[in-house]
Amino acid sequence: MKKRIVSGIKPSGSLTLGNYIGAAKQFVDLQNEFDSFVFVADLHAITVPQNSTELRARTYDLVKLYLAMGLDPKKTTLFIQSEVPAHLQLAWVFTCSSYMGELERMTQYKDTVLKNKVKQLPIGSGILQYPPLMAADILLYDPQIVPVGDDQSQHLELTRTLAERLNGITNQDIFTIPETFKPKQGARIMSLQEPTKKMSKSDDNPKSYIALLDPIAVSVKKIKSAVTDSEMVVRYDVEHKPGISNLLTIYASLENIEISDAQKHFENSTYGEFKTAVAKTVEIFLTELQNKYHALNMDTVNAILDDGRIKADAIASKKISHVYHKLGIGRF
Ligand code: ATP
Ligand code: LTN
Repeated sequence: MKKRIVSGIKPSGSLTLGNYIGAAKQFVDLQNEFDSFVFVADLHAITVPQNSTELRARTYDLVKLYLAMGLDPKKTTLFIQSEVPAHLQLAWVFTCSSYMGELERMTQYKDTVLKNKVKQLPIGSGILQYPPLMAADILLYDPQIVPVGDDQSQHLELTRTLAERLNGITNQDIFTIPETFKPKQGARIMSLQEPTKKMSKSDDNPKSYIALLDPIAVSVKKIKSAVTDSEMVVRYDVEHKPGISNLLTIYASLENIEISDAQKHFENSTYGEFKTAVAKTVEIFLTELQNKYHALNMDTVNAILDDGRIKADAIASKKISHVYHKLGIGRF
């Protein structure tokens, strides 16, 4: 039997090159080898306030992008998290078996608390409950592997802890303990403007990220105005040259080569020549992606999602019944 992977992305903004290189590219690469489940994490998106029209549009956009990137519905079960009710049913079980201290230690939670305090905004309790829902998303499907970017490692660790805890409580191996899978390079693509910060789709400064649906000319401009340094040598050195290292990582990932080979390729280049080459690579990648994206129609997408929902729900509903049974929830 093939091993299984599960992962998802929130439709909380326009998908960036960071989301692609750190996460989605892995989904595409791994689908040939694994039984693959990929979803749109719309219930995670509402942990922060969303506009309903935009959220629905972004949900479709994300599915179309998944398909345009190369997810093949014959190999990958593609679905929307909110259409499979067992995600929320199991999330409650993990909410009850997680500890406040564990949840409050999560970096994503702490960052949101800090940000909202500065902006004098309330802190939604969904942000605290985000990891139990994520644990449910994963453990319902018993995957061996979860491909994610660097910033999700901590949530994955907690997922493993919660799985082990429930297995312990029930004295049975109800859940498979999954491994985190991060790409060898590009697990943390950095902001183009502040290269010591991660590239994020919810960054206030749009120049800091390349959105996959950015007009091509805009993305070329963003690469060309990326922050670098004054050394004038194209060299991979994250500590001293975060901007150049980030561009090298982007180039190597999109060209499917090693960073060391990319560095060799540009050893005699000026920063101007280097940025022009990176921009060209990004341009070629985005042009192909966007052409495929625009060619998809609503009926095709809906048919794929219907099929995905049925397949995911069959596994997830069986699993939640089993978990409830083991926990003594419900009738004899
Ligand atoms: P937000 O900024 O709204 O929190 P995000 O851009 O971090 O969103 P997510 O939906 O949280 O996006 O992440 C989806 C996937 O993309 C996760 O696996 C995450 O680790 C990965 N990812 C996000 N940003 C990056 C990045 N800059 N580099 C590499 N991987 C990333
Ligand atoms: N929290 C993730 C998105 C996500 C996810 C998951 C990733 C929600 N559920 C399950 C992997 C597996 C994020 O990237 N912010």
